[in-house]
Amino acid sequence: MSTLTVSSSGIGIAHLPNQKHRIISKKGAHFTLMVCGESGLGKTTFINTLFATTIKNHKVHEKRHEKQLDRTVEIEITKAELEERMFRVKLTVIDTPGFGDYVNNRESWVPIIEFIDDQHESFMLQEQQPMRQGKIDMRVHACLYFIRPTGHSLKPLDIEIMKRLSSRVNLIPVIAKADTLTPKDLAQFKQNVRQAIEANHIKIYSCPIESEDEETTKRNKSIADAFPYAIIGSTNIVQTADGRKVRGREYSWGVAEVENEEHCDFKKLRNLLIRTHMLDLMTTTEDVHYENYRQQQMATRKFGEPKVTKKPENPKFREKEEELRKSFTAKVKAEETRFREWEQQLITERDRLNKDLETQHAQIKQLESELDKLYQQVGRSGTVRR
Ligand SMILES: Nc1nc2c(ncn2[C@@H]2O[C@H](COP(=O)(O)OP(=O)(O)OP(=O)(O)O)[C@@H](O)[C@H]2O)c(=O)[nH]1
Ligand SMILES: [Mg+2]
Repeated sequence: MSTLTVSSSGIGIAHLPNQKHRIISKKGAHFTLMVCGESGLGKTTFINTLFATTIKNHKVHEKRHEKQLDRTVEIEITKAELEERMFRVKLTVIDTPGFGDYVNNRESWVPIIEFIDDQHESFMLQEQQPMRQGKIDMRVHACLYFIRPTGHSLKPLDIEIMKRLSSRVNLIPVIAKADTLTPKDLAQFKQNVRQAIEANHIKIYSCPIESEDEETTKRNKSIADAFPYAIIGSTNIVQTADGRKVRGREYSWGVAEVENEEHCDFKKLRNLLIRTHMLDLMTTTEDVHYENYRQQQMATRKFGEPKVTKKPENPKFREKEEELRKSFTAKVKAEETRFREWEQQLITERDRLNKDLETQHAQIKQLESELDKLYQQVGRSGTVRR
C-alpha cells in the first residue's frame, strides 16, 4: 500500500480555506447582517453609516440606501452590492424595531427570533426540494446586539435576549453611542459587559485569531480584544479642529469621529464584518447554527413535514388585543346598563298599568255591586224593564 505524499508546492489540505475563499469570490457571496436592541440606540443610524462608509462613490449610492431616521416599526430589509478587490458581496442588512418600549417587555424580541428561525426553516425546505438551484438564502450571518451605554452593566432583559440569540446566530454585542461615555467609563463598561456575558454563559461570536501570517494574527487579536465593540454612528461629514473633514458627531468640545480608532471601534467592527471575518461568519452560520436548527427540527419532524409552530404572541398585537378587549368590555357594560334601565322602565310601566288595571277592576266591581243593589231594589218594588 502506498501513501500519497503531497509535495511542498502541491495542493494540500492546508489550502482548503483559501480554495473556499476563491470559490466564493468567483461566485460572489451573500452576506446578511442583522441589528437589534432597545429602541433609540442608533441601529438605523449605524446601517446608514455602514453603507456610507462601505459603498464607494457613495454620492450616488448613499441616498439610495439611506433610511429614514424615524422609529423603526417593522423588520426592514436593505440590500447593497459591495465590491472589494475583485470580491463581490451582496450585502443584506436587516433593521429591526427596537424593543423595550412596552410596560411588559418580556417577549418583545419574539419577532426577531422568529425571523432568524424562519430563514433557517425556509432554507431547509428549499434544500429538501428536488431542484436546489437558485435558493433564496437570507440566513442571518451576524447579529449585532446594541447595548445601552449606561456605564453599569447588562440589564436582565439584555441577558435574556442575548441568550436566546446566541443559540441561533453569530452574536456580536456592541456598545451603542460610545461618544456618550468618557474613555475611562467606556473601558470599565466594556469590562463589566464582558464579565456579565461570561457569568451568564452567553456564547458570543469569537473570531479565529491564529493565522499563518503573523501580521494577520496580530490584526485578528486586536479585533478580538476590542469586544464588545464601541460604536459611534453618523452620516454627517463634520470638520475637526485640525481641519480634517470626517464622518462624526459634532460637540462643543470637538468631534467624535466614526472612523477614528481612538474614539470608537467602528473600523474594527466593519473590518470584522466586511473584510476579515465575513467568510468565517458565513461558514459558522452554515456549520454550527443552521446545522443545529436542522438537527433540532429533524429530531421532531419527519422529512418534508411542515413545522408545527405554536406562535408566541407578538407584544404589539397583545397590547392591541388588550385595548380591543377593554373597549369591548366597556361597550358591553354600557349596553348592559342601558338594557337594565330600559328593563327598569318596563317594570315601572308594567306596575303602573297593573295598578291602573286593579283600580279599574275595583271600579267595575263597585259598579257591579251597585247594579246588583239596584236590581234588588227594583225586584222588591215591582216590575222593571231591563
Ligand atoms: N450620541 C449619539 N447619538 C446617536 C448615535 N447614533 C444614533 N444617534 C442618535 O440617536 C437617535 C436614534 O437613532 P436611530 O438610529 O433612529 O435609533 P434606532 O436604534 O434605529 O431606534 P428604533 O428604530 O426606535 O429602534 C437619533 O437622533 C440619532 O441621531 C451615536 O453613535 N451617538
Ligand atoms: Mg431604527
